[in-house]
Amino acid sequence: MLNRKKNHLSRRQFNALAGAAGITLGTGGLSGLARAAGAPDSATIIHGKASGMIIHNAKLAVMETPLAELRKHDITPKNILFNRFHYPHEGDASWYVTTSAPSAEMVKNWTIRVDGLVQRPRTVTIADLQKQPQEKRISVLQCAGNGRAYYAAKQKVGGGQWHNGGMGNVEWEGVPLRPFIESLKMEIAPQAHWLTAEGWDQPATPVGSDFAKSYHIGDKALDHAILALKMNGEPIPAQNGGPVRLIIPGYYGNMNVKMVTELLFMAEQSPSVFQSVGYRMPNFPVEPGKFGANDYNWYNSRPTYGHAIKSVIFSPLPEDKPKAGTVTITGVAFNDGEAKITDVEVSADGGKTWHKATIKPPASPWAWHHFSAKAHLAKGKQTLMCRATDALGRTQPMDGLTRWNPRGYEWNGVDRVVLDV
Ligand SMILES: Nc1nc2c(c(=O)[nH]1)N[C@H]1C(S)=C(S)[C@@H](COP(=O)(O)O)O[C@H]1N2
Ligand SMILES: [Mo]
Repeated sequence: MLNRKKNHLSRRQFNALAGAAGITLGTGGLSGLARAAGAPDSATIIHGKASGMIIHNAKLAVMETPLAELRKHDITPKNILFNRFHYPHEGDASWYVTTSAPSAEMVKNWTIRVDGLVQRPRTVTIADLQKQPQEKRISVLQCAGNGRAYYAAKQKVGGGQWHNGGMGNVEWEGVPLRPFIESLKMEIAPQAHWLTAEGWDQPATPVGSDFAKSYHIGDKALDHAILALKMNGEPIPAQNGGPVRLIIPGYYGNMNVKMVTELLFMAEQSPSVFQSVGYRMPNFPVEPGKFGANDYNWYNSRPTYGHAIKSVIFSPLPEDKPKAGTVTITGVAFNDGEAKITDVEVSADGGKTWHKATIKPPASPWAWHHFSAKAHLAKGKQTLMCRATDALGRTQPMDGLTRWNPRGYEWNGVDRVVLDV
């Protein structure tokens, strides 16, 4: 591993500065959600979060948005956006959950080391980034583990049991990555095939891996990448990666490194477990027990890059208690933004009959696409379904379990909502 020097300030100093910004916990709660007495609530785990989020891991501040809330907004507000971290947010690392925005001092002192196989390594500040032309990207942010809970129908997979709420539709704004790197005139060596981004957060033990992700220099998705300074028109909340986050629109959450402190040009991919073993999909179908969560290597698997095409029903949900008759089924669809989503079909009778939905023109290729279709809903137990297809012919498997994998990533089976009509 490279011996890295973190930002000029120590973690302790950072924390003191973050604390100086003032801490007040708790905002309005989410409707319709009861939580077990004594169980930690989202509003006390992350500053500024609505109460009533679905908690997957209180210690790591991992939480999911209830669909009944997610569906109320086109752009997901920060107070209900899901969150995912990998290290406990105790002590020095608590600033990113106890403040909604990094303090002015932190922003002033934040540096990104741009280094590796380059002639002239550089240190970039937030002020440097602010001077550059800024561009917006509306993109779905989705954890690669979103939908993991559904794999349990074959065999339960370890990790947060996400249903469909580990995602949001977010407006990012920042500096286009490629032109910015070029402007630094660092003279990148020809053997530098990979760009690695690392976040500020660090494992509790020195043997653990930093949160680092690598991208092939030739990856076309990097053409759209930005070093984001704003989320939904405001400085990025600390818990969503402020003051600066690498956004690769259309890529799974883990590829969007929060709190970026390093951009390294390397001959190889980062040896971080988050690149080499975690967040990977096997290159072949696997059966439970035949291929384990630690059996991944560079050759038998690939990183979770672009979103597998997916659609999710937002309405009606069981709590809407729809009546028999004509029903309007709505929801969202998205993919990696590489091809137009041409079709969304819905069914209100468990897949016997399908109806073509109307797709509202999306705000960007990576944004979620709202769809809507009318169908007849009969009395009794009914299963609603939706399935999206894009111009490359990519579609969602009727049986999502065919993509079962030991770490439970990339669920994109046809979505099903079971109703008692
Ligand atoms: N620095 C850093 N970046 C990170 C992570 C992390 O733990 N540390 N988690 C990743 C994962 S797995 C996901 S799903 C998203 C979650 O983003 P959010 O917390 O803003 O919703 O951040 C990604 N970027
Ligand atoms: Mo994730």
